[in-house]
This record gives sequence, C-alpha cells and structure tokens, in this order.
Amino acid sequence: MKNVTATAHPNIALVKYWGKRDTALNLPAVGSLSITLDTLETTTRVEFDDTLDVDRLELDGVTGGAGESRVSACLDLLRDIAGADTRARVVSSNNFPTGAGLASSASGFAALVVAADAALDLGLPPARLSELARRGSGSAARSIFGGFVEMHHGRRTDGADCIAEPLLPASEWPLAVTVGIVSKAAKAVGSTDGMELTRETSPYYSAWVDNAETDLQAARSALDTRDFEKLADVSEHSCLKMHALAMSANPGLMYWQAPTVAGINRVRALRRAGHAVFFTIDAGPQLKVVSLPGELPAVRDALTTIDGLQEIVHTGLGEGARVVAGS
Ligand code: 2P0
Repeated sequence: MKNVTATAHPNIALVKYWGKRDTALNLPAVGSLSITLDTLETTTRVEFDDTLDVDRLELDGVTGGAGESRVSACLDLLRDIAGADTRARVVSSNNFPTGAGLASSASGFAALVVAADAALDLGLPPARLSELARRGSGSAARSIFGGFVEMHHGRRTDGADCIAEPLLPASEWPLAVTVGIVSKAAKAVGSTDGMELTRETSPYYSAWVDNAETDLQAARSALDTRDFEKLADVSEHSCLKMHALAMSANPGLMYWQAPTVAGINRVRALRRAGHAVFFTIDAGPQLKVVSLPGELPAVRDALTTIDGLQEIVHTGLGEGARVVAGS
C-alpha cells in the first residue's frame, strides 16, 4: 500500500450553508457558493499499514483527539469502495488555527479523501471525491475544487447528487481575501451541533431554506458578468441572514465578538466610500474581507486599528485539493 501526501485549502462560502436535510449522510438543506483560498493550507499524509489495529490520527502534532473517529469513519467509506480493511496512519497539519472558524474541516477532509483515494489506488473522479469529502464535513465537498465553487443540495436520498461543482477558475476572477483573526481559540459550539440546534429550534429556519436559491441565482449571475457589487450585495446579505438565523436558535448562537462587529462597520464604511470590498463571517469570530486586489492597502488600513484584532492574513484564490507526494 502506498504512502500519499495531499494538500487542500479552506474555502469561504459567499452564499452560506447552514442546516442539513439528512444528518446520517450529511446532506445540506441548502446549496452554497464558495471561494477556495490559497495561502491557508492543510497537508495530510495517509499511510495504510497492515500492522495497525485501528486508524491513527496525528493532527498538528497531537495524537488521537476528537477528530480521530470522524477521520476513521471517512476512511471506512474509501475502504468499502476499495474492498480493503487495512487501517491507516494519518498525519495532518494546518498552517492556520484549527477549529476556529477558518474552515479547517473543509481543507482537512478534502486533503484526507484525496490522499486516501491515491493511497488505495482508487482513482475516483473529482465529483465522487467531493461526495466522499462531504460525508466528512459538508464544506469539504467544495475544497476538492479551486476558484469559485457551487455545492448542490441535491434531491436524492442517497446523496449522490449532493456534490460540489467548479464554476470559475481562480485565474478568471482573481479576488483577494483578507482574514482578520479575532481569536485562535476553538469555538464553543461546532458547526454540526449549531446547525442541528438551529434546525430544531429557530422559528426562521424554513424561511432560510426557502430563500437560498434566490441568493445562489444572484451569485451565479454576478460571477457570469464579473459584477463585484452584485456579488458583494448577495454575499453580505447571505452572511447576515445566516448569523441572524443562528442567533434565533434557542439558546441563540453568537459567533461574533466585538472586533467582528467593528470590522463589519469598517468594511461598510469602505464600501460607502466607493471601495470594491465586502465582508463575510463563518461559524466563528474571524472577519473575512473579499476585495479586488488593488484594495488590499485600504483593507489593511481599515482593519489595523481595530481593538482586539490579533492578526491580519492576506490570501488569494487557490486551487483544489491535490496529491503532492507519494511512494
Ligand atoms: C459554510 N459553514 O457554508 C458555512 C457557513 C460555516 C458557516 O459549512 O457539519 O464544518 O461538518 O457539514 O462543513 C461549516 O460547516 O459542517 C460551514 P458539517 P461544516 O461554509
């Protein structure tokens, strides 16, 4: 059996995924549209080893941990396809904080599936890799691809049509992303639990699901015409709706911290002054600012004076998950 290393990048949804139509197969209730980043990266080595009794995970130098059973369940899916039962040693590292709203589960499961596919000599097509990555983490289905990506909620009960699809390569509209890191601590309520709580308790949940297709259409049309303002409008609206929805769960989920709100206000002021920028925020406090590349100095200036902002990271749009080494 081979020893294969793959890398994948996190992605940021501009039209957000929040809520599942099936928890067992991890099928999202709504489609989503994302951009894959470049600078932030997960690197994962998968080595199937006949001497192991169980799968072993080392993540950022820590062995075992909460992610080990999720990784093992995802590897089971690939082993089933391969007709293999050999356990694996998985060594993974992120060059950014794990579990803090920077989509480490997206890049993590995308890299895992791509490395395991190669290590088992399966050679599955990208759509199938996307489906398998989704079983690990919904947003991971999108990180299989680079640039602008749409995730379909699908209609089938087996989830075979619940996969991501590349819409536009990064080079076709090379936007810039600035991440304002507010906290590197792992979030108190993870996305999976937060989504289920929201589905079960928010009075606004069905309105959210009903509205998603309108946002997806607007975002696709903005991509077709490279209309930055239109993309900005739909992305900010989707973000605010997702957070309003999460806050309306019971008990309410509040992912923002004070610097997050300060950042929203700074970015809105930049937009009003005519800059091509918009904000988005995922299930954590980090502020993400999408802009045209020429706006990076203005974005940096606007964020540097926010009290409590720990770090500013600039990235562009990147490629999909891929094998980088193998033997
Ligand atoms: C998104 N998020 O579309 C949304 C916006 C966070 C906020 O997808 O339960 O870690 O593993 O499918 O993929 C984060 O959710 O959740 C996410 P699971 P995942 O990016």
